[in-house]
Amino acid sequence: MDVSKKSEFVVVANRLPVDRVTDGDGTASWRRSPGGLVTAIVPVMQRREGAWVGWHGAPDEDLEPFEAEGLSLIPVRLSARDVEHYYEGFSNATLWPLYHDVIAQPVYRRSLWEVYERVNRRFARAAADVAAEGAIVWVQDYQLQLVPQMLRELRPDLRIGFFLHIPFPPMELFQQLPWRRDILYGLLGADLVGFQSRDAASNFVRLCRRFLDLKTQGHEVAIADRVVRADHFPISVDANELITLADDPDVRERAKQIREDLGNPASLLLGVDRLDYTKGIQQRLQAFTELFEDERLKSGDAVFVQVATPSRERVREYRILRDDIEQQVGRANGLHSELGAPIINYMHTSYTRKELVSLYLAADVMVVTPLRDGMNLVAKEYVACRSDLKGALLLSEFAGAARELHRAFLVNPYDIGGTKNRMWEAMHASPAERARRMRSMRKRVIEHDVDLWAKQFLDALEDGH
Ligand code: ADQ
Repeated sequence: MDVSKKSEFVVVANRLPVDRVTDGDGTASWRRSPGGLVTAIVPVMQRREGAWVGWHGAPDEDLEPFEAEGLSLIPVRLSARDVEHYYEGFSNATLWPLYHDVIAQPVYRRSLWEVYERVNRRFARAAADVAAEGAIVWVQDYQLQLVPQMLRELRPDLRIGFFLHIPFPPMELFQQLPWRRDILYGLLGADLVGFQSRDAASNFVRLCRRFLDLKTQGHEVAIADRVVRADHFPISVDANELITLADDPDVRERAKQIREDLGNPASLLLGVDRLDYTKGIQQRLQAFTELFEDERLKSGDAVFVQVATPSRERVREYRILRDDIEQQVGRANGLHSELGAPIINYMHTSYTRKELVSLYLAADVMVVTPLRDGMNLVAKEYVACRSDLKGALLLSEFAGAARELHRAFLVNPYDIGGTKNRMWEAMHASPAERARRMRSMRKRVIEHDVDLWAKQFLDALEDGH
């Protein structure tokens, strides 16, 4: 592959889909990174000879385009100040909390916005440079909402798609944003704006009508001489990859080993998340601990494994959350565990796919209780892996995934009492009931996998000509 060649298909995302790893003798190489976005798109990109524009993860470093994982990668430079203002600031301290129902208070600061705008322009230029005449460019997520319009100004010949991985808030919340019109115009630079849910797509159309005075009809918004389509494309997982991994004898053996290491409890409950306040980790641990307080469970009956990947550790809210969870786990274990057998095993780390699938296979109840989540891939990954039809999924009504996985044990995570009872129910459901629920959920995830998601989005983008 020639990295200086123009590409017919370009993905633009905040991060490149690889992380730099340095081995014992100091040699650096690139490895595919964890996280929702990457997990979803890399398999699709590998099948097309695409270019990926994104930040490589090290501030203040210039890097030439390079190849890794069969992709042509185009690094975008970010200074330490850009990272602080554009990424940690406007993206993760302003937009992230605002778009997730203001679970944390968003920060509105003009200096952050200015850098967000400047960095978006840099990404737009990089994409304009690498895209071939008439190429398809697919811009990803909330960090780059101005790129579609900026790119259209530079390259009107391109076909531009945008996909938002997180929720898009209703009018009453979005209205708070001092730069609400700029963001809407930014997105309208695309030919197709994709969301995880129908609600998000209609929020967007309604906002364009209300704040930009544009004419709308159904899914469509008219702007100048163009029509922009807004629609929903629920993202999914690579079900085949997960099924193959779950079938691997090593993985099965490891799953058994995990259960043994945990003392073969009657029920093993599992949570796997980025350590984020939207994920409802505290609420679920509280519900679990109360089952011990109420003496409905005793040590040996159930063990909770919570794996929390370190995330955004330089944003204040995330540091506070980490401390709070560690204190909560310490207190619960101090009160309810027996020597050598904690009721909660908390791991603040990232796992390999293989180890993750072993955990999914070991778990009797997968606990996914976000307070708000665009989709939540963990729920779908668990379902894809359980071809034995044995596990149960406890799922928040506020996860995008709940619309498709409605045969899960659904909960309102704000209702600790209700969550506790549903958790108990999931732990004690009969094998026949678990199998019925799991079979129906698996059908959905296997039929609607990540390939179909990408195909439906790209077909809609290409069809619009
Ligand atoms: P995230 O908020 O990151 O994604 P999620 O959809 O659950 O949330 O994706 C997390 C991914 O990271 C999963 O593939 C999971 O397996 C992996 N992961 C999590 N913890 C891990 C660990 N400890 N070790 C290794 N891997 C781990 C955002 C949105 C979601 C949306 C996705 C995709 O917030 O709502 O589903 O993008 O669009």
